[in-house]
Amino acid sequence: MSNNTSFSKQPQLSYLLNFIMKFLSILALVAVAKACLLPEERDGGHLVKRKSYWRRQSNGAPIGTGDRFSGGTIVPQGLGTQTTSFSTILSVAEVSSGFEALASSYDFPTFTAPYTTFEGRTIYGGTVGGSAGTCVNAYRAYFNANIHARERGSADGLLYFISDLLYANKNGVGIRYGSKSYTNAQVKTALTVGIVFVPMSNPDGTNYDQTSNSCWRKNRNTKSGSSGASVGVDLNRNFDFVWDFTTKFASSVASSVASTNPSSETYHGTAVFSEPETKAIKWVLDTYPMIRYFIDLHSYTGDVLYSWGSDENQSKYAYMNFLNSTYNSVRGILSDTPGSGSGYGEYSPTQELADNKAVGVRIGAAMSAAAGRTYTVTPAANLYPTSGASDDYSYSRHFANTALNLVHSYTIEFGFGNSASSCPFYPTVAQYNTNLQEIGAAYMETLLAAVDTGLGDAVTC
Ligand SMILES: *[C@@H]1O[C@H](CO)[C@@H](O)[C@H](O)[C@H]1NC(C)=O
Ligand SMILES: CC(=O)N[C@H]1CO[C@H](CO)[C@@H](O)[C@@H]1O
Ligand SMILES: [Zn+2]
Repeated sequence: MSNNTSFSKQPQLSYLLNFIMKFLSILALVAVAKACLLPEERDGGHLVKRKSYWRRQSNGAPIGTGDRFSGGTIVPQGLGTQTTSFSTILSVAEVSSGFEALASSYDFPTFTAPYTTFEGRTIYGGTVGGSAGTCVNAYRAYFNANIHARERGSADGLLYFISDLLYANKNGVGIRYGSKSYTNAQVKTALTVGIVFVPMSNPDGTNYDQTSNSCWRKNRNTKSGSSGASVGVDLNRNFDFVWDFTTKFASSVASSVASTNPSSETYHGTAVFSEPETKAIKWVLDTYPMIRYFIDLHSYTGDVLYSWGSDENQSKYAYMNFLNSTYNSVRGILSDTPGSGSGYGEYSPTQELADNKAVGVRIGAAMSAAAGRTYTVTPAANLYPTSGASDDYSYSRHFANTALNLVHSYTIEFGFGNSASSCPFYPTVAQYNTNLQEIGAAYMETLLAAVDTGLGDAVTC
């Protein structure tokens, strides 16, 4: 401390004021940090390391200003087919512009979901690969990104992967993500799978997050609350899978499964599929009824999660499942033993569960190999139970309605967080580039695994 005159004149008062100021600023910053790091944050994963900060932290890699794709005329190219690295994150407008450039350059079919977001944006996507063209009755893999606004690099990872895949195919080259390389023959094999992709599934929330640096997770619907944290619904708690958690889960776990409080980060909305963004994802699943793989791309914690997220798995008792209300009072308790006393586990047939896991293990291995950071592959419930999530919903569809197709579903939590930022979901420039490589490897491996399970050229039209 400097030895100034006021200090020497009034040592005690100055010291006290200084102490009070410091104490208040710590309180304020701890509050900011807490808003980002929820105890109930599944994406925060293995319970995110809680940290408080003594001073304002950086917001990580900056968001792009302007439009690097120049109104849909400059075609994006990912890290997998060039040696450069990126210094800024794609803005919501750039994701859209890059998508348009890709679609017009490679001439693939695009769609817009028939719902408009609260702020009037659309949710768009495209189909590439396979030989079915626009025929909907062909097996496909569905990649969805950026459902959580603050998970920066999610839309980018998907858009740049599709860019690499199409560039490598057209130019007869392979793809390289860090230490993970794929030949041009593998690129062509991967493209025998029909791919449906939606890079920006929460455009309102993402735009808000990018312009406010507020570590925003939800969408921007003001129906249940119009200011501060009360705005918005957690889209990944709004799907039709044991959504009504106050009824469907044990009371001891209900408060961590989702929330009925609009100010919560995990507020599940006023009804199942109350939000245009979740309606749009359901619409994609309905429109392409042969989707066999679904990946929702989140950050962070270095995990590849497979179903279920509602409770631990079991394959012995088919009647012990999310549709059976007998188990409402015990669902979500992970420490019990299914079949013993009131113990409950979520049912998957043995082979399906093994298949869910096997592809997850392949994805995790590819991500780990890309940059040498170890990804954990585990059932989603092992983090803690959840309700209304996109992965469980997609996988549950064929149980709820046996006329629907089996969808193997995954939540990928890319990256390991930025501990130097007030919002750990904001990667540094270096982390952003490493994350993009791991994401690319994850998608590439999913497609190759899909071919190995019989999806390549599986056209029934
Ligand atoms: C629900 O579980 C109970 C208790 O095990 C069982 O008796 C019942 O048959 C199940 N209901 C259905 C519809 O499977
Ligand atoms: C394939 C799979 O995830 N199996 C798991 C089912 O649940 C038991 C009990 O938690 C685990 O031991 C298995 O690994
Ligand atoms: Zn998330």
